[in-house]
Amino acid sequence: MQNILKEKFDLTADSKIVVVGEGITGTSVAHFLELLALHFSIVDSRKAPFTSETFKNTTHLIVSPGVSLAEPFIAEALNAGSKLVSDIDLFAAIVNVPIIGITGANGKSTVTTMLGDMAKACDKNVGVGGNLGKPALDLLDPAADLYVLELSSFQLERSHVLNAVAATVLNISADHLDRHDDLDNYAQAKQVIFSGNGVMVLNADDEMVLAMLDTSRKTFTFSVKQKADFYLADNNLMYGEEILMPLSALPLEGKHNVSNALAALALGTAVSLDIELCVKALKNFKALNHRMQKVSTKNGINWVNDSKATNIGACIAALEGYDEKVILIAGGEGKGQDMNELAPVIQAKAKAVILIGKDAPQIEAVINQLTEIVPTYHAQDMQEVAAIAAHVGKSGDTVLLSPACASLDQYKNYQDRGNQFAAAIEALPA
Ligand code: UMA
Ligand code: ADP
Repeated sequence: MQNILKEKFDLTADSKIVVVGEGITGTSVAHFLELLALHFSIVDSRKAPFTSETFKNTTHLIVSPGVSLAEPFIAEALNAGSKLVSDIDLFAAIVNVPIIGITGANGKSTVTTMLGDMAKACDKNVGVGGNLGKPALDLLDPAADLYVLELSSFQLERSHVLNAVAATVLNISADHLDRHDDLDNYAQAKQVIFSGNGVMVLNADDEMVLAMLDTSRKTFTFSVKQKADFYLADNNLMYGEEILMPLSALPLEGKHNVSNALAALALGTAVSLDIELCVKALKNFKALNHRMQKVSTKNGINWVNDSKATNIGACIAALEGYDEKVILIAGGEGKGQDMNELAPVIQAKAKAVILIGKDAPQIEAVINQLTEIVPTYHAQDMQEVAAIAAHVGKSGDTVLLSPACASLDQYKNYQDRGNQFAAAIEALPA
């Protein structure tokens, strides 16, 4: 293993390695380096602010995804010639069973989990993780047959090799533009997932994804709008001319989840999983928490928790999935997104909007420009959200928490936001 690391990254016992960030990624890297008896230090700017001394004479930097590469002391060290290596690079370099890589603005966790379920249904010993939760290096298992990795744009922007046997970019829409300069830069970061010669799985409904097509490579396309390798037609999920399953057998809400299911089937096929067993796994799939999750029917209202909708694309997908107008709860940390993109779907699908969090005024400004009035309300916390929604909503209405924003201005994370929403509904008087 030492030889591989020397050859690929020039990592040796003489290297001066600095691991940046003492979260779960940094800790997984530290364990890995310890195991190989490589020398390193681990630094965390929240414990001790970086100084010019922190990265002096550093040969290799392993920077956690939550830490920006534009952070001045890090940028300086990289400019001075320190090599950037990621936990994903290390993982990919030493693993010799197939890796499947999944990225995209939305749907990563769902597709990663679907594929993990499919592989298990096919009796594979599969490691499932990455951005989903368990850092890649913590998944390492000599008995593994296959790894399925969810990869964020942050993980990809600092990685060089993946050599996945199959990989997908599910979709591209604005997210994390506070860290990536613009959409092209964000798309470029995601494209690293296709490094190597593996099968490319591409969303034929997304122009920016389709532009990544490399005609010299084996490719599967998927679409919910047109014929593709994997597609939706006459309410059936199809592979070529073959009906794989009826749409009604997919236990998930929303067209975007059909797209996710087709992507997972394409990836499974790309690594030769038994397609019938994959279909069976899909039929048994349980929606992940905080993603279009039905939480209650209190007072005759259909309360839906889509707290994981931390960007505009997810919120649009959620609203478009409804035939009728819903009461939307939106707002939080807007991360530099252009809220104007919400205008058409709010006009078409929201009967009222309850605004929360730091960037509520940005969303309100967009709603105030609409030609037909959509009433807005402001709430300080989820108790107030639930009280307003219960007051505005009538029996049969849907109240949807799909904030289009990150949660960190008010909550620990999106799970905390979703849990507080559910608790506030529970506490409402019947
Ligand atoms: N830190 C600094 N300086 C900074 C910022 C952070 O020193 O400027 C330190 C913090 O004090 C903390 C550590 O860095 O000790 C945290 O590192 P991290 O933010 O990279 O988080 P990890 O615990 O390593 O978790 C990361 C991913 N986090 C982020 O990308 C922000 C997790 O994704 C991922 O599950 C985990 O690696 C395993 O791969 C979370 C996430 O929010 C779920 N991802 C974003 C998303 O899904 O939208 C991209
Ligand atoms: P990610 O891991 O990329 O954040 P998730 O599967 O956790 O993706 O879903 C995140 C949010 O995006 C949820 O609100 C979910 O309803 C929505 N979503 C899931 N798949 C898609 C998709 N293909 N297109 C748009 N939105 C989606």
